[in-house]
Amino acid sequence: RSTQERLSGALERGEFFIVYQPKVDLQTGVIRDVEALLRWRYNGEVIPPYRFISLLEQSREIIPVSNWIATQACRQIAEWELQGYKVGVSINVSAVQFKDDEFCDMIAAAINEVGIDPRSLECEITEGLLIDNVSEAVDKLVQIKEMGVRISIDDFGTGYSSLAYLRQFPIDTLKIDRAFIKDIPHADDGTIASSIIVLSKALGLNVIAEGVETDEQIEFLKHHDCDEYQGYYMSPPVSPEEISVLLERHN
Ligand code: G
Ligand code: G
Ligand code: NA
Repeated sequence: RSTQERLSGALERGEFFIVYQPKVDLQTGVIRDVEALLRWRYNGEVIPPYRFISLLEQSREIIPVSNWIATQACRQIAEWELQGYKVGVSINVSAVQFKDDEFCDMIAAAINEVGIDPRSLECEITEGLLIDNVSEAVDKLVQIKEMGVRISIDDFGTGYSSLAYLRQFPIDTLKIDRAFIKDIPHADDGTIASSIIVLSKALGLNVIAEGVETDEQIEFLKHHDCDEYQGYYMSPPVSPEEISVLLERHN
């Protein structure tokens, strides 16, 4: 059977689960937020998202799956709060989900059903999503933002968003793509990362570096006044229980 066929009904069968990757404050070392990342357990094997997200988008099954992820993320926020940890959770928003008419209502429903502080939830949007239909994207992001939900631009620097667009969207955070972090402190890559940090500061935005693995990268980012980092240096994406252990250690 094809992957598409095996994927059909995976949500109902409970084959999806979510792992979380910490985002760390570079000055204090505190874990403030985590990113929710989807996994599919099939036949005892864990299948990474690049092998099935686009299939879920093609079948539009990404919509119920994303609704489930949003609700799970809100429940996890509430669970960590019960354990005494205040931590924000970001979810990745796919193009199909973002363009759906119900997008804003579904985010509101997840927040209200669980009863969390909306500021604990963040939507990660890619640049491509924004330039497709600018006025529609502005409308939706303004709605999301008015609820109190935070908004970040994922993989920043790899898309083609003009800098002028950035000011039109109610964005909180830029996430510097791993491609601009991986060769620090060699090559010119540090120049792009530090430029994005300067740009973020000038626009009054938070800035976070993705894919941070080494001491040199940490030093570089601290020196250039980056706000947060995410990457294997702290932890790969892990279970909620493992996040609780990390929160205890880094709070
Ligand atoms: O850590 P990882 O292999 O999980 O993530 C790879 C990519 O898969 C991420 O950059 C992200 O774009 C995508 N991805 C992971 N989880 C989700 C999800 O819940 N929804 C969407 N739309 N994409 C996701
Ligand atoms: O683009 P997005 O942030 O949604 O995707 C996260 C992806 O990057 C996941 O596939 C995750 O496993 C991977 N990732 C996260 N941290 C690191 C890291 O420090 N190094 C590398 N090589 N990959 C990472
Ligand atoms: Na992301």
